Amino acid sequence: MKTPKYLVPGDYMADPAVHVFNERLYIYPSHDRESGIEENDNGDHFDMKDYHVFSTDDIENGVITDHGVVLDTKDIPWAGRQLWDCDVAYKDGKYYLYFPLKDKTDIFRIGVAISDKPEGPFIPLENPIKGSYSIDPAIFDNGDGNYYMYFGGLWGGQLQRYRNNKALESAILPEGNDEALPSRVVKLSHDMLEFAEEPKEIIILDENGNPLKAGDTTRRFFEASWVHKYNGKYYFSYSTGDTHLLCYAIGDNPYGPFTYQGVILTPVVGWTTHHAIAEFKGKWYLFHHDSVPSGGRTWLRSLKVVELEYDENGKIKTIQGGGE
Ligand code: FUB
Repeated sequence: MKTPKYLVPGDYMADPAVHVFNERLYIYPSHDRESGIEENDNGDHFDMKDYHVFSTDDIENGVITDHGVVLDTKDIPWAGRQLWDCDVAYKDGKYYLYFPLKDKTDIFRIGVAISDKPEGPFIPLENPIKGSYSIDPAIFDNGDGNYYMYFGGLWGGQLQRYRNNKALESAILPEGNDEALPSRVVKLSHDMLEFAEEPKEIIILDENGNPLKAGDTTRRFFEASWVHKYNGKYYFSYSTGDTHLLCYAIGDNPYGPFTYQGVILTPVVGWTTHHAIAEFKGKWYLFHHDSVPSGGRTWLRSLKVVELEYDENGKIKTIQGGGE
């Protein structure tokens, strides 16, 4: 599949997380909707209320099953507003859906919902994960019994309100030569319901081994963490937010540090860019979104897939997003 394909033409879906369970490919997107809320830097216009799950055993032809609504804010006891990017992990016969949602005080927390099936429906727990904050949880199964959650997002994602996992009195957004605000990683507890440790910072190094600076806006982390493994290396990929790139960095273990490598996807139509990378039936794919079908409305995004290729050194070949 060399040309990108839209996967759900009849609805607006964004922020895909993708996994292969039982030899079938499952997609867990955000479900965009027209809420009428004016666009702002806080992301209030991304006012999503539920999730659908999609699955396929024929991604090449884009044959997709919609499993319907699998979780709704009305069923989440601690819900305030804005159900953003989620992810799902499998362990010991259960599927765990991790989701960011503002609580009743308008603070993003990360919640868990459980199902016996990859396609849900998912039953949410009474409270969010203790010590959780910010957005965009992505779960990496290290294959050794350990599961890691990567999370965080700037601006509307509220990451600038925290340092050392504690809330600040007021937000501080680093600038210029300050070190960039990093994504976080945390090992999950054996029962998958809690953090097993304090979240740690993901450091992205430049070609000289120095942490990326806040002013390096075309390379520094903004949101949309994702981790996959290729040829024994850990690939940490993310969005640069206000410069609209999907980039990646490579490390030797789930905690990093990771060294910056390059751009996976150039800007798409629409402000946000967000993705997942997965291998299925011997090919690698980039799942992402853009706002072409909605005529550029940034809060109404559509799911896309395109094949992702590596060169002989394991470098990802840059894909054109079409939004420049
Ligand atoms: O969908 C809402 C937010 O937009 C996501 O959490 C971000 O990653 C961006 O795609």
